Amino acid sequence: MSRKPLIAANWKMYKTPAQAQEFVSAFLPLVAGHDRDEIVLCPSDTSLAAVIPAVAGSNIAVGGQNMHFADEGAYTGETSPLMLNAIGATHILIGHSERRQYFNETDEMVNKKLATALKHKLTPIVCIGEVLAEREAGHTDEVLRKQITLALTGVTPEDAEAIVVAYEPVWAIGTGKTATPEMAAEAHLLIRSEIARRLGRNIADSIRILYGGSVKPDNATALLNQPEIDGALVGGASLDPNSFAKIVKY
Ligand code: G2H
Repeated sequence: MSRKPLIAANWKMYKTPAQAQEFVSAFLPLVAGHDRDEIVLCPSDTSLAAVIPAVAGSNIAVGGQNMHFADEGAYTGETSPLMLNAIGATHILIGHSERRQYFNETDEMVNKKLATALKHKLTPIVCIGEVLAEREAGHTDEVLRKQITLALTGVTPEDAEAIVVAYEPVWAIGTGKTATPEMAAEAHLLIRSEIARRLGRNIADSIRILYGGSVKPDNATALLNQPEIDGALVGGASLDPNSFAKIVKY
């Protein structure tokens, strides 16, 4: 089954609206006409309103980095799916390890956010991955199975087609360490087989599984050439238009 690759930029807490616009101006010509991959930029909430009109009419989509699972409510500091829809965002990162680690986001919250994203037709990019101690203890498979199972609880096969999963080994995030292409592919296979067990082989074969964790122009090709790896979620190397464009055009 052919899956269209997706290359997403996670800018984390970087870039003011002016810097985000500057990125888009430099980046658009570098990837004009490139339609092999779906390209998504995930700026901080304060830059969404600058980036969305700046990419209008191009081959680039825009997503949020986090949202609440409620449609609206008294949740100071949060962003709702309705707000993302209204502004023209089409994708949403869910359960990034930094959200799990620093903001106590649990598998249950990830599951609720996923259901909310699907309800509001936002393409969810659900992040899972093991920490170093889990890998060293030989618990990677168990951790990934548990995270994907809890994330997908209650999701129907019909809804699941829209889901994108990002495998991000936490020990490789922003550290310069990358999983080898073989290690990443092995984890992707395991995640896909768990999805197949829950939702059926056809759905599992249609869901894109991205790799994230220190993806750079010089390692992107080896990672993305693995048949199990359907794209990348890129942090640090997505902040520079030239380096992100090189990854898009691996
Ligand atoms: C992992 C990744 C993007 P980086 O967090 O989600 O960041 O490429 O900097 O490791």
